[in-house]
Order: sequence, then C-alpha cells, then structure tokens
Amino acid sequence: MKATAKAPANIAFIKYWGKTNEALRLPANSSLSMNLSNAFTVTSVEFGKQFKTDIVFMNGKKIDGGEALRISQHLNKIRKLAHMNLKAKVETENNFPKNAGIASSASGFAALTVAGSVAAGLKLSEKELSILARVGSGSACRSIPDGFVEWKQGNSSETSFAYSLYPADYWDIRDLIIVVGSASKKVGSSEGHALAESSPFYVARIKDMSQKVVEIKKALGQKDFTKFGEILEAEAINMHAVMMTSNPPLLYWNPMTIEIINSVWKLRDSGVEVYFTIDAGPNIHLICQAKDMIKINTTLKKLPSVKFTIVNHPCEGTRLIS
Ligand code: 2P0
Repeated sequence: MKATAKAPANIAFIKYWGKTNEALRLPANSSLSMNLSNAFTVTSVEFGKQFKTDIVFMNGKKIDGGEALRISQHLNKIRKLAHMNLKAKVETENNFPKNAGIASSASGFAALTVAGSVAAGLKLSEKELSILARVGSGSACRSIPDGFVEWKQGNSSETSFAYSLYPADYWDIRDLIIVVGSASKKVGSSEGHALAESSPFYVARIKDMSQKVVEIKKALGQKDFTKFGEILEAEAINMHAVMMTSNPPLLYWNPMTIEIINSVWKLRDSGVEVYFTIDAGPNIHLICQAKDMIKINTTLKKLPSVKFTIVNHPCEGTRLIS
C-alpha cells in the first residue's frame, strides 16, 4: 500500500483569489495556468498497520503542527473514499530550495492526492483527482492535468475541476522565476483569500473575470504572445490591487519586486517581449518566448537583488512514478 507521485507547481495567468465556499475551496472565478517543469514535489504515501498515527517527513525532516495536520486531514478524505482507517507515512520533497519563497501547496497537494489515492487502492479519473486535490488546496487542482490548464469555476464540488486545454508541447514559452526573497509570509494564501471580499475593488474584479478568461483563451488559441502577455500582466496587477486594498491590507511586494517590474518594462521598451506575473509573495515570474529566455535571464541575473532564477517550460501534470 505504497505509491509515489511527482507533481509540478503551476503558474496562474488568470488567478484564483477569493472563494465562494471555504471548506470545499470553490473559487470565485475560473482560472488558467501552466505547469512548471522545474518546480516540483515528489511524495510517497505508505498506509500500514505499523503506523499508530500519520507521520510526515518534509525534505527529510519530521514535521508536526499546522502543515502535518493539513496533510493528515487530506489523508482522512482519501481514507473515507477508500473505506479504510490505516494511518500513513508520508515523505515529501520539493526540488526547489525550501526557503525560496516559492509556493509548494499546489505541487504538494497534487502529489499527495495521486500518491495517497493509489496507495489506498482507489482508481480515480483525472477529473476526480483534480476535485480531490482542489479540496486540499485550490491551486493544486490545476497541477493534475497536462500543460496549459483551465480550472472551471463550477457551482458545486463535482463541477469545479481543472482540465487540460493544450498539452505541454503546444507552445514553447518560458516562465523564468526570479527569486528575490524567501522570508516566510505573514499572511498565508488561505487567510488571504478570505480577505479578498473586504477590498472595495473585489466586486469590479470578479465582474470582469469571465470575459478575461475568454480573452486569454483566445490569445492562447491563436498563440498571440503579445495579447497573452498583456492580459496576464494586467491580471497580476489587478489581483495585487485587491490584495493591497483588503482590510487589513496585504502587501506581498518588496522594493526588489518593484525593481524587477521596472527592469521588465525597460526590457520591453528596448524591444524584448517579456511580461511579469506575481503570486502571493515577493518573487516574480517572467513570461517570455523561448527565443528570448537567455537574454532576459542574463540581464536579470546581473541585478544585485536577484538571488537566483529558475527556468521553466510547460510540462505534463501529476504522474505516478512508482
Ligand atoms: C493562483 N494563488 O491562482 C493564486 C494566485 C496565489 C495567488 O492559488 O486556500 O494555496 O489552499 O485553496 O491554492 C494560492 O492559494 O489557496 C493561489 P488554498 P492556494 O495560483
């Protein structure tokens, strides 16, 4: 009763920020993302009579408290589906440095869902896996299918899941993660989602989301990189405007974030097509075409505020590896 799965993190071009149902993690809007080839989690789950409680090892260290509890609660859902009560040993590792400030809940819960369900003897479809991963962490549902992915908002647990729009080799674009900081967040994503509604801009944001999804899908369908980039950059700024105007305000950017934004705009002015997006942290994702990646990476790495960069191309979703 042991299985191991590998799951990629994903970067959202249209973001998930705000829920209509906290417990089920139903989102206030549909979102759209790409799986990241070089930011992933490998997780093994073993159920057995020898385990008196669930035990969790993260990057080789036994963990307790909040994170371990959330993993255990996710295993409870899997145990319920499989009609069994065995406790488990979970070993999970991220390939990116632990303190890089790169969110690991998407890859983490996607890998846990696939490894856990297979170890428990369940045979779930991709849709069922996406739904189960979503309940663990919303963005995790997007790490299950391949390549370029849409998470349909839906109006119930059964109708809110992610599916692949295009496979990984559909479009040769890159996500260059620029790591500028690694301090752990004062306000985590789950708590942040709950604050979204307190922003006076939230209603306006949600009103436009369906149209934005239509437009970015059109740009993706036509491989119109300029349109695609313009939409995703404006969308990131829009989400952060909601964060900054929440009560209390959430400011995930730091001075280095602004410095990178200005560098992106300068590069664009000089004719290099690159756009940025930012999640719930100070690090920036630069989206560009493969042909421009080396030039952009070389330019950015020269900035003193850049600790390191991670180059990603679109990749497949979550896979069982043993
Ligand atoms: C996203 N983020 O679409 C957005 C953009 C962060 C900013 O999804 O509470 O960790 O576990 O469902 O998935 C982060 O939120 O939140 C997130 P929970 P999650 O990628």
